[in-house]
Amino acid sequence: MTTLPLDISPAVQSALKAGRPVVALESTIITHGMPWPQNLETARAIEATVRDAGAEPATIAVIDGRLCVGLGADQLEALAQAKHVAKLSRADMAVCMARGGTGATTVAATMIAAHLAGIEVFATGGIGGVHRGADQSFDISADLQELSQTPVTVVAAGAKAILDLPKTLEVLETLGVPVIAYGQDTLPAFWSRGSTLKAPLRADSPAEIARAHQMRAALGLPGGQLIANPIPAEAEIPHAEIHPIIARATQDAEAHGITGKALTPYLLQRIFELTEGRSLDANIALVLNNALLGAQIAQEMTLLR
Ligand code: PSU
Ligand code: MN
Repeated sequence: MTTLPLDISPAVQSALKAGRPVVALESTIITHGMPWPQNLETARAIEATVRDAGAEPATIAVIDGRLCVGLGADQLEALAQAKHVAKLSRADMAVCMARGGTGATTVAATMIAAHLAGIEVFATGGIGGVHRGADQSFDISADLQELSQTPVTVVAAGAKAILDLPKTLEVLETLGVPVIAYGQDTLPAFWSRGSTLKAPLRADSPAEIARAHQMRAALGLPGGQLIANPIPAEAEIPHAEIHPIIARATQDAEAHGITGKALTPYLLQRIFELTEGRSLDANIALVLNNALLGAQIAQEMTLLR
């Protein structure tokens, strides 16, 4: 029997042991979601935000075949500068680890690792979903399935507007995943606070979200919750402004034949270029905002135990 090469950092281990709040963080956002050096600055700022809110950050990645939960400063820096790092989801995590490889974890892979380590809350920017044109391409992120089977509450800024949001909501409903908008009735759309879609559920406090997470477990239901936290007002790019840019980026992806795993990183980079960096500023602001809410939810979870 293979034993799992799982390295939980001393800081994360002691927080878990003491029952203090811990927030999981993904690494694909560092390697594939943001350019250097903002990726490293943001990764550090996210960790600092979680710490300032009284919780322990646990950034997750596969390094030299080991599943690392809580990265050291040097590991974080190496990952942020590394080129050609694998983007790992449920399907490819084990193969990468068995080969002794290094890879960044997506939302799906980070949820798996967080659950193995005993972490119930995970904060990130955006999840994967149903891509536009999925009726032809069948491109539906494994993040959605993961939310239906792994009991981690994921805080994101709604689904990214590069996705087909109505279809993403439909799939999540089919899979039995609660999609909970934080503090508003409409579904936030990543760079924009609102959208034309009503969110299926709404919560107005971290305590409410923590109680719902525990109630799911009490019901014996597998899977987690998706918390859709609107981007801070001062950082948002209004829908009318970002919409044509997304359309243009999507066309460019098609014209260049970009599909599969490469699609999300391509679109993010193209939107970054077309907005002259504004999309990145917004992305950073919303991730930090999610890290704060994640820490607050993790705090409430510890009070319920
Ligand atoms: N959204 C972002 N930045 C990201 C991602 C999503 O704004 O970096 C990453 C996350 O790791 C997410 C992944 O899990 O993209 C989804 O990729 P795919 O669509 O290939 O499943
Ligand atoms: Mn995909």
